[in-house]
Amino acid sequence: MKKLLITGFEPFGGETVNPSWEAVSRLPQEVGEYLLTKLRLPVTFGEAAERVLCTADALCPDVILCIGQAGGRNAITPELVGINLRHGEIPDNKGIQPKDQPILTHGESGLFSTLPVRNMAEAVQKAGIPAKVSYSAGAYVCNDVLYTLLARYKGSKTRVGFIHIPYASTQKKEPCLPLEQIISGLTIAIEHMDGEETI
Ligand code: PCA
Repeated sequence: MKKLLITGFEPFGGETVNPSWEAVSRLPQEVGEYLLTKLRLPVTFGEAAERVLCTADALCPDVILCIGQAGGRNAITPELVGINLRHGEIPDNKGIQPKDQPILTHGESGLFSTLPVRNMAEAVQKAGIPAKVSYSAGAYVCNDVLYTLLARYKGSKTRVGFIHIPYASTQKKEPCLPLEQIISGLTIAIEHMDGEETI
């Protein structure tokens, strides 16, 4: 089987749950041709990405797929691009709040996901679950993880992607999706990770 390292985040911003970890932790051990290794990440600039890199160094996964909550979104949104920018509208869970700083001093401005995000979003949408490609993962910890991984694995066989998900219904915030639908959407996305990267 192929190896998928899949991550979700701890809660942040005053929430008591993060649907990304709630969903990832409920996925089966195997999806399609992938054996899953699951990792829960801190919402901390720098440290979150380091945790992924540390686990990936030992695991040598075929794909790394990170999941995060994007409050305000109404769909499952595979991210097309990570940007070389750290900017927090709120502090991270360690109290760090960077303002317009690069992630990598001499890094490229932006890096495209190496997964077929367009196909993934379309497959989820076809199953009746709201989904669309997103062109910005923001500048907070999720983008920090996506960009750092894309920079690290550029030109290698390890593919990297990120999916933002809406609030889960249990969080009592709008817009939201039932956790079961988020889990189904992620499962379909994983089943459509093979094939050419979008760009
Ligand atoms: N969402 C945040 C960080 C953790 C999470 O789940 C983000 O979009 O950056």
